[in-house]
Amino acid sequence: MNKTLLITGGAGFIGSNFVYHMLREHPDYKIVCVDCLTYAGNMSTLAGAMQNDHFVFYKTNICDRAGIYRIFETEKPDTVVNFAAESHVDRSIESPEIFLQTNILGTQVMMDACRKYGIGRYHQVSTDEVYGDLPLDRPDLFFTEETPIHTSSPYSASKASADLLVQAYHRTFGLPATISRCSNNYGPYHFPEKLIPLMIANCLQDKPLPVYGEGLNVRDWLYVEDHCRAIDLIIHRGRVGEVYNVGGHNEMKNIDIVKLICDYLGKPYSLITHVADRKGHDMRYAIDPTKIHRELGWLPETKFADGIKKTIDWYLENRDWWQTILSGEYRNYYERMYGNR
Ligand code: NAD
Ligand code: TDX
Repeated sequence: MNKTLLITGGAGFIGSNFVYHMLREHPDYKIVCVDCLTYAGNMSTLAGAMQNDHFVFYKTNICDRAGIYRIFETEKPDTVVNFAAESHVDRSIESPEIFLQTNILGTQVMMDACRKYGIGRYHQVSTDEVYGDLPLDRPDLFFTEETPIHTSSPYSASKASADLLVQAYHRTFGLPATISRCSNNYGPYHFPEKLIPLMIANCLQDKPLPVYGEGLNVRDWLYVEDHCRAIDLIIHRGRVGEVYNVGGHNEMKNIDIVKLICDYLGKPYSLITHVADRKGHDMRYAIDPTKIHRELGWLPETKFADGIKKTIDWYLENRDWWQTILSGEYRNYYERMYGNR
């Protein structure tokens, strides 16, 4: 029997890349995408998928219990991958509430639907941010699946709460669930509020490049397709009840990434502007991916030097995609976030 896979948040950055990955790698599957199209969701991102007979889209909020139950009744998914979330740390500092609603209560609705209608696998897409941060002077330390949860922002606290709920539903109700905790992704369709696409878009408009604080914070960057492959492996071969860390041993300081983007686009470093730091700013994230490598044979395939060029080229070739975003509500966001910083 062919699988029916329900993907939430499929109009966003990683979710859409995962939709395309699954349509390509599993052409016999039916892909059901559920997304309520917040500011971060974009139908133009899914234009290619909408042509595919194996793809169906529902504009529905994951907090809408009746709506989600109706989709389960109609589509009878056997696997659910939950990407839908409010995902931007800075917005969570500005207004935490929607983060708690979508990221925690939305996750609960999705899992209740899985319990009610039966499911082969529920997969929760989580983040390395649930582990808090690591000090810069201890490069020997990495996050493992045993690292205690220790969150910094309302965003990471909401993602950690969802993870705890998933583990509770697995233990108490026997929900066949898995969780992946991935490091920072980059690649096509990344919303231009996040570091890499924001710097590319600003460079291309010769606008200041707002680096928080000194720019010494370290993130462990993973090309989005490598993340999609990891989730594909986990939903097919991962052990139920387990957490899998996903990351690339690709640690970079923010300031070095910004300079690299300037270099590739031939823009001067004088565009770099140091602005007030993010409140509670995590210093360093670094994933130990030993478990997913040993159990599922996963390794990142795209080196940062190649992935960043592919990404910048994508933004050069798809100006319409990000310029449309920049011309809308994003302008107000940018003014609020950076206007007086
Ligand atoms: P994104 O903000 O680009 O996309 C989120 C998508 O979810 C959007 O399409 C949005 O419309 C949709 N959505 C939001 N609230 C919804 C709701 N209530 N109901 C239905 N749809 C809703 O996010 P992303 O960067 O693609 O992240 C996807 C997931 O991966 C998130 O769960 C995030 O926590 C996790 N994650 C992201 C990264 C990263 O580097 N971006 C790293 C690790 C984990
Ligand atoms: O304008 C900026 N200037 C800047 O210096 C922005 C937007 C960011 N930064 C810094 C803050 C961080 O140290 O760059 C780093 C990366 O910032 P973001 O792109 O906002 O990502 P981060 O906060 O690390 O969180 C991301 O990775 C983990 C995703 O947004 C989360 O959804 C994911 O869980």
